[in-house]
Amino acid sequence: THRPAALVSVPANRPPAGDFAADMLAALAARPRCLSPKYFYDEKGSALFDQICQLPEYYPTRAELALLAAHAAEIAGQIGPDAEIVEFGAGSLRKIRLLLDALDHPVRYVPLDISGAHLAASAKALQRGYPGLSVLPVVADYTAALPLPQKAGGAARRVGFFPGSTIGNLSPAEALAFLKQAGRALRGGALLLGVDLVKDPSVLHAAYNDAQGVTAAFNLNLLGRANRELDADFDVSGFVHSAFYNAPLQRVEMHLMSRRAQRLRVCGQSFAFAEGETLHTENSYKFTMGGLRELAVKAGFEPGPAWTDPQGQFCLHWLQA
Ligand code: AVI
Repeated sequence: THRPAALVSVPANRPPAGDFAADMLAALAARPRCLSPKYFYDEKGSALFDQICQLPEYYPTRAELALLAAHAAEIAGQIGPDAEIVEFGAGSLRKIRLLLDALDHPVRYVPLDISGAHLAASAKALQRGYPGLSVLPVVADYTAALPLPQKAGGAARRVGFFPGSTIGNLSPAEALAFLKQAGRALRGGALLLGVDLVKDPSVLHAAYNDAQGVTAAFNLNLLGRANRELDADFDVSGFVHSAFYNAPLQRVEMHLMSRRAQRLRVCGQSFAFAEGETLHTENSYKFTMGGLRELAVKAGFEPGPAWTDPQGQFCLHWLQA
């Protein structure tokens, strides 16, 4: 039966603008200065991220799409018939189509994302392509809580899909907490988790320092967003995008670095930046096969098959909940 996509807003879990203000003020007051990457994804940031995914240097999206296309039948076999699929951080919903096309009668698709307007538009477009599928978008900060509706009536099992190596944007403690929570919500089902793998640092460096400067614009948009949404007066041209691979910590770090000594105001408070001082805006952890399995076991999952490409760029893990 055709059911129109309804946008379920979960106010308690949707970070209100106030959180951005409070978190930005706290970040500016702290040393080192560090803000959650979840604030990248306003409408403009989500659109810039979609552009990043098309960049020649940003291999993870292409690598994961190729894995999904190559192994769709096998993955669909693991998922089984009449499943409900819950996607975390659903973004523009390109990857799910590869799965949906291979699945045997999926019952319902529940995409969760922090960016409400972006999610609503993507869910609507997806619904048009799959008129027989129930699509239930949920606006939520899934790092805070998982406000999942009851499993759909008639669903044989609930399978989570967390692609894009978005788990790498969480700290190790946050990633463990998220996985524990997801494991509880998916009990009896499984999680299909996509992670970026540790590799040649020059490949990682290029992926976060693209020639067209889209990643720089994505990073700097955070300051633009602060100027638009908070009472802030960042001089965006006074900061530069800085991204590098921190090998001992197995992560790419993104920072906004002050080009000069400057003062600025946010919500009536004044802050000083020294020349070269940074606001740390993102970590993107990279994983080894063994490291990810260890983390999954710690969170209560039983690792199953894993699919990776011949160059070892990216890996999809099947984790039994
Ligand atoms: C969404 N996330 C997995 C991306 C990443 O690679 O960590 C975000 C991103 N940051 C810069 N480029 C892409």
